Amino acid sequence: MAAKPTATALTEAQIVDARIKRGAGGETHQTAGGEVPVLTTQQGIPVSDDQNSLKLGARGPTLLEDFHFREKIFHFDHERIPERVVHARGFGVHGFFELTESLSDITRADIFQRKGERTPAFVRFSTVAGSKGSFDLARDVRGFAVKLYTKEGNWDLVGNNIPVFFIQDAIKFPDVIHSVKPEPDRGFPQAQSAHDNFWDFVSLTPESTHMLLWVMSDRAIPRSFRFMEGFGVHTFRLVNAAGKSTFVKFHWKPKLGMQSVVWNEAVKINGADPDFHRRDLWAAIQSGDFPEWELGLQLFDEKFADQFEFDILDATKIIPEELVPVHRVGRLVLDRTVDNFFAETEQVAFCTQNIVPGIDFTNDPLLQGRNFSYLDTQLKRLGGPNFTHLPINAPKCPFAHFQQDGHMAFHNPKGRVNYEPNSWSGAAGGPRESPERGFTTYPAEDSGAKRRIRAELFADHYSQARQFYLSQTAVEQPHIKNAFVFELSKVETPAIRARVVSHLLNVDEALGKLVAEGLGLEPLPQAAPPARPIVTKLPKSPALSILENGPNSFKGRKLGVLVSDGVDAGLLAALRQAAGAEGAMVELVAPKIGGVKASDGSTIPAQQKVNGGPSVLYDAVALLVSAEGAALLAQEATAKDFVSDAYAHAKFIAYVETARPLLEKAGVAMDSGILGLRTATDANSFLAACRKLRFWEREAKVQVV
Ligand code: HDE
Repeated sequence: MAAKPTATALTEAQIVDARIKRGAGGETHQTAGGEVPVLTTQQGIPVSDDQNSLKLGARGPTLLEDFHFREKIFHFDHERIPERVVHARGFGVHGFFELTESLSDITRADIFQRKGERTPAFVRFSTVAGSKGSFDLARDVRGFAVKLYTKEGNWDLVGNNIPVFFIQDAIKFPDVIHSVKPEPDRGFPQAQSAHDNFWDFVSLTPESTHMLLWVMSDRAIPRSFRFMEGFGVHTFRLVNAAGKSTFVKFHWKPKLGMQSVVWNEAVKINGADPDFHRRDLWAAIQSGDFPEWELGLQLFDEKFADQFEFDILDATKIIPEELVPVHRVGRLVLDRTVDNFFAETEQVAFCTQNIVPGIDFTNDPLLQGRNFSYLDTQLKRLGGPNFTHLPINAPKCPFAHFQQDGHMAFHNPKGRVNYEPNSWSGAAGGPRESPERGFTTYPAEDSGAKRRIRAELFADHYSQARQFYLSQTAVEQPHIKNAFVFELSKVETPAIRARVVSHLLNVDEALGKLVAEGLGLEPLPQAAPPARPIVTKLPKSPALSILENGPNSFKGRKLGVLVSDGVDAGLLAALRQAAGAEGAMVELVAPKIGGVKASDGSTIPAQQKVNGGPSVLYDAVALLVSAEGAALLAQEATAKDFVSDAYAHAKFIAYVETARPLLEKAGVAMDSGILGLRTATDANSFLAACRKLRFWEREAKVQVV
């Protein structure tokens, strides 16, 4: 029997409604701007003057008696809540999950029963290390936290965009996070792993090696939240109605494919637009281009777990997709931005322990620790145990319990009874447990001596790091090498640099040597003694490469068009048409934001002024400037940067003949990634070329150190 609800959440609409209705009793009055509510204090008292505090005479002291002033300042003083200790910088949006295949034979979870059914979802993407106001394109892991408001309670899948983690046991979490955060004596660097403390810790913690390979890869500098994968990381269980358990790893696969920026771009984007990722997601959703992911499951049993080379409880290991395929069972669509950033993105409280009947934990020691941490941290952040009363955190299904009171209790059930068992009959007795419907823990059998210990297979720290590296393409491997060299070049202590290289030599000798060479490190250190023999024969896993899995589409990407007065209106229209047909966005970058006078006499507005719209903000660029425009812009440093950066970042470039002087001034050496633009057919060919996203052949020519 379903328990009868004794309280329900205030809907978001009700809250918003209450906010809009502020004004004395909903009273309105006429102003120059039209009929508006009367401004009141928090107590609802109408305010006559919100410009001047109450004073004794025009030049006298402000009076303590000014309750309006005091309330306003008091409230302002208390506006901030503690930012998240990790994942402080995030961006949340609403959407839904739709099941495309019933999993009723594998799990009793209600969300996985009925094909075609939609479940409301809230997703918050984040970086890990930086504080709330840090920039979006830090080299960092991205959080991918999904709250699913199912009919049997909230299920939080609090994942990342990288399927492994730095550590194996939650007891090391404060250490790894302290090491990456600003150093305590100086308070910097912000949102960066490129400093001594981080590399000191990880080089003394060989279990980090696999994760380091991922974090030094392009996965850690995604082009957009929309173009990255998500992972549940840990092995979980799905449990069916008969009580049978199947192990599962959760994956989110982006419909638009994966894409990353290059490092030099990341550095520049952080200056040009620190909000690059959140702006991208906001703009895509606002324009109706809703990002979508498929939910994929890797399902396996005890038998597989027993014969697998690694421990399925070890969060520093993956199960290659080639070994256990990712089975797609649903889609996640993000289609609504928040109404209020604080109420939703900031106050959303994800908790790994929020699972629903039909889903269960495993003994992964990282997951076990997380199950304590997330609930605990919300108490600090949100100030009391009633954070589930906030609309963003409240279940959207009926709920009923005897937990009561505490700070800011919004849902206060009526009636006498607040305990059970009780002898009140019927509804007066309140909710009761349900052995049939309630959550039951999978009765896994565990035994052993109590010890501070790790399972033996956890000690293989290099084999999968090696597999990851060797699975990358010839373009991606140097990116990893360069990232290690960049980061370690910011490390001041030579012994730390050498210690990192001593691990890399175990991953791949060539990689270790290349990094040593890039650092000017001599002599080459000895390889670190591995705790277990390194498995050198793991097959390549193409699923680990971004470029091997390219979308071959420019859909959802952004073309930046540099224009000047005299721009060929017909050609610009053709380019817009070709981009539109591809599903791409177009922005015009011009000498003035008011726009340009086109060849046909029309004025075309611009979206960016040239010094505010560098080419790092775009996936490909086109130069549609007249001869006079090219002559003008060839003298403008930011216009030359626009072109030379697009070239250096291996972007596809389209140009009209009159733009040649600008290309020359920018030091561009022509190649087949630079395409002439004369006709509508050329515009189509250019957009077709852009499907490759980058002209990688150029990269090695422009990066020589
Ligand atoms: Fe978290 N993590 N974490 N983490 N984590 C938090 O919870 C923690 C780990 C992840 O958008 C905190 O509400 C421990 C792995 C995301 O609000 C905190 C350990 C993965 C988010 C916490 C881990 C994650 C968090 C801080 C080691 C990927 C942001 C604020 C055992 C599977 C959620 C908060 C959001 C946030 C603890 C490791 C993902 C302190 C102790 C592994 C996406 O509770």
